[in-house]
Amino acid sequence: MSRIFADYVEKAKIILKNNWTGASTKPAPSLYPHQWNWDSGFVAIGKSHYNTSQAILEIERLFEAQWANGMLPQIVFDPKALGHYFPEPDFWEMERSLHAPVDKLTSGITMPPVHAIAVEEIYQNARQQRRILPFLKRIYPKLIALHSYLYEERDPEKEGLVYIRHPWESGIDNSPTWDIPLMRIKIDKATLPDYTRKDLGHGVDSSMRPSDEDYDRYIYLVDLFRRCDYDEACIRESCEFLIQDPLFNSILCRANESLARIAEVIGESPDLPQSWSKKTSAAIRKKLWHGEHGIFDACDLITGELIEIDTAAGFLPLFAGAATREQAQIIYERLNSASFCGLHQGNCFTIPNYDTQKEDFDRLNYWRGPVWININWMLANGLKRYGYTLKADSMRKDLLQLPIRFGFHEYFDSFDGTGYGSDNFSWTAALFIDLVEEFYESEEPGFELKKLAKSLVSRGQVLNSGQKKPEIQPESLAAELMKSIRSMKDSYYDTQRGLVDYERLRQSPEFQHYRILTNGLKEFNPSHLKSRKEKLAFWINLYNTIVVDGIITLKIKNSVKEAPEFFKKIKYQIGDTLFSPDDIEHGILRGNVRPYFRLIRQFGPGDTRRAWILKPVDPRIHFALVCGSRSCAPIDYYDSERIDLQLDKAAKSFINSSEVLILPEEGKILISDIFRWYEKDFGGRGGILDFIFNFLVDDKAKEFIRKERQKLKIEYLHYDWNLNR
Ligand code: 2M8
Repeated sequence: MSRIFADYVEKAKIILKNNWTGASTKPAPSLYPHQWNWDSGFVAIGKSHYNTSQAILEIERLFEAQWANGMLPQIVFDPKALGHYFPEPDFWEMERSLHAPVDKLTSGITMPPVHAIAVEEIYQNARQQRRILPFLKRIYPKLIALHSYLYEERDPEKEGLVYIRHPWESGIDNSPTWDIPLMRIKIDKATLPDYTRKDLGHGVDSSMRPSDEDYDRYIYLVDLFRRCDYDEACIRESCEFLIQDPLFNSILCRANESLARIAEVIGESPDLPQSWSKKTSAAIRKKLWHGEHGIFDACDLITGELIEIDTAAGFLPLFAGAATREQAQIIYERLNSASFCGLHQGNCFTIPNYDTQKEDFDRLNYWRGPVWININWMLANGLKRYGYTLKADSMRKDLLQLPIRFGFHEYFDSFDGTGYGSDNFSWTAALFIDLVEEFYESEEPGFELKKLAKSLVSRGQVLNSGQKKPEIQPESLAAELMKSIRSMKDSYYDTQRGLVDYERLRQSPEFQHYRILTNGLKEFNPSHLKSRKEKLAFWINLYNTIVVDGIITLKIKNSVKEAPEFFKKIKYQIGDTLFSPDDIEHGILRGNVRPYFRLIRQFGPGDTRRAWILKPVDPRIHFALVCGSRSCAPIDYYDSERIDLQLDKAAKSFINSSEVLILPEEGKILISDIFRWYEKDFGGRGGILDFIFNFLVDDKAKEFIRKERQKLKIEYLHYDWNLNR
């Protein structure tokens, strides 16, 4: 793990340690003094990286309170902490239920079933996976019982969609989606049991919490459940709040995938969870899709209609892989708009829980506007699943910077980042740890693959050594090559998502044609390139495509690191000389400087390639040269006519991504290693700061750099070499 985040990770661990009660973790020091259902799932995910046994205990303690019918309660009360929360066991009266455990104190509702996902993470992140198997075997039947309960008791029509029967079951308690169904419930104060809220105070402003009208209805529903003795059929008949929620169902669907994989690990059949997953995923995309709004909405089972209120919950089917590609694209447009804080918008943190353009959007109020770390953690994973890596990365940037800058709060202001709700919040701390781990996770290529790649490139490999020549004049070659790169880009590069479809490209006629054209480079003379813009576009495009060509030719799976000295060893012959990506970058585009880590200049004295050196250096090239890794530029085609604008765009993208974290409260900025390696190209420290300043979109961040430029500390973020597949 990077040293850079080490102090913050330490802070996060201390929060989790202080909230640890001896066998489980409370969500927050005073506001939530017991064990909460999905909070424990998120906590276990964070702890899986450094304390496997506590992560296991967290989950096992929760499941010890599982009801006999499989329901996993929303709260497991700590007998020693009673008296500070409402409602507690004296109000829930769970002893009325035939299913409630006799030796545990619980509430009588459930929450989104994230637990199989957490269990899979515990297994994946364990140093000795073999030692986790007994836990997997113990917990598996309990997870199956939980999911079976949901499908048996909460899906009466066997649609594959389960309903929630209380807003607290959704985890997003006072989401605007619940307003209509909740307010439909007419409250008769005379028959509503007496109660006193205990959630106000604890240093939290009451305007940020659910209203009294909401609470009346929460309590009315609890009273109804206990009057039914927690019998599901009775509740179903009398409850006016029965809702198929996209968030709950997406989590269930995603958890089924984990459950199926856990089954395989312990030698059980994955058929049941797989069939659940398939059914729920199909039902989500059919029944919960609101075509006109371009988002998934909850379905109110009392009216049979979709509730036309769009919140971040409507994006969660991405997490489950339940949306079709077309739906995902439509959702993406919505998610990435001003409504939910678009990419590089600059004045907001992505993504708020509710549409910022709606009149009732409330930036301070709980689930009616602020940014929540758990929802965004799931959404960033969902976006990555569909390949929207740029957006996923910008979310990760916010998920990392919000706790660092504003504290490990329960939720955050989507515009200025202020932390609200309880401080020292467990899932914020836990998921922060997971995000930092993910940020630096590097895939070690397999031994065999390494050996193969090494033998291929040990002497350098000329990629354009084929005999078949293109039937064109050498002076038209540059234009033809650029045309060919452009056609590959149109069909196989996803510039919005910054990805290349290497498998399809490898077999495509466009790639075969490109390879033939590269053979013609042997007769090409770069003096055919006239203007600076033409030269810049030619060399950048050639650099980017030799990298793609190299990845395809060397059959690279995960990272260019699989082929030692990749950027030095793959080459194109141009005229009589050879050019590697390093030659193009350090020799031509960087004005023949000494590359970082090397003692001599790229082209020595007398090297004929010196004739093509481009000066002065344009530092924006560093955001246009694609190196097949996450931290590098998203791949694009550069056009000599528009190259200035395109280079600006590339630089802007990078400067506003997670590669540049501005932390005014800490008096420092964390920036990509690229700036350290190429400091000279930017004109030293001052030049780097000017460059960042010019491309930043966030006014407050700019102001910080302007004011503090002498004093601010610069730290460098590690580079990620994983492939932009
Ligand atoms: C909040 O909900 C509880 C009731 O469950 C409350 O407001 O008293 C929600 O944010 C929920 O998602 C969370 O699990 C719980 C504890 O963090 O607090």
